[in-house]
Amino acid sequence: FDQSKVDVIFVLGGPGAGKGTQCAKIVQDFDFAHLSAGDLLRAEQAREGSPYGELIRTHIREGRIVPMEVTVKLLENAMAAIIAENRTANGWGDGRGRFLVDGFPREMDQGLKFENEVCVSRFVLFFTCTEEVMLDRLLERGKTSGREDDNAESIKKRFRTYQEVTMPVIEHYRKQDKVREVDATSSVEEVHAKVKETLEPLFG
Ligand code: UP5
Ligand code: MG
Repeated sequence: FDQSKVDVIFVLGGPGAGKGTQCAKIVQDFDFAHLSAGDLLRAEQAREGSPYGELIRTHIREGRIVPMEVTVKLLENAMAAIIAENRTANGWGDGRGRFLVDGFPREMDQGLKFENEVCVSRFVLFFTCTEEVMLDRLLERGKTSGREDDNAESIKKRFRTYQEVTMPVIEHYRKQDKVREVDATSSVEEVHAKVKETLEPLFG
């Protein structure tokens, strides 16, 4: 990718913090494409003939991080496809693209690989939320989501992976002064208003 033409924002926060919900709202206000690493992995898992189906399924159920080669490749392919199709409202052409990369990087090596091989991120949009609130949200969603990791046992494992493996990523970017933090405990609309304040000066 031509780094001068591509903007990437990493969107992080615990399981159920509301990353996907907020990204869906951001793309309504700003010229971004939303790529969820988790959604890309689930789509790959469901794809007939995928060599990674079983690997992805077990990792997700156990709340473990899928080997980064798989995820980085899926993200890279999705970005390339969007740039090639030039399918956003404002008509990016000539290799331009703006991406919210949601739920990634979840471990330091993933982030380093992505930034070395694909694109450096502008900053990290970081949603904070208590485990108590996130647990409630995920159990509620689990009643209808069909997600194999929306059950109490998997959620516990996801929380542990988040604390042990993903928080160090946040700390890494914090040291570089690249973390924009938003409290995500309040209502969807309230959180969105705060996100807008953060993004408006840069991308409005
Ligand atoms: N909700 C959202 N915001 C709310 C609010 N403000 N008030 C009240 N309710 C709110 O929201 C979760 C639920 O809460 C929804 O029902 C929503 O309506 C409600 P959502 O927006 O989906 O939260 P999000 O943070 O996106 O939660 P998600 O479950 O997607 O987070 P995870 O980070 O756990 O899931 P992800 O899909 O990113 O990853 C799943 C797994 O994939 C990982 O555990 C891992 O095994 C694997 N993975 C990798 O291996 N590598 C990667 O790079 C990425 C994922
Ligand atoms: Mg999500």
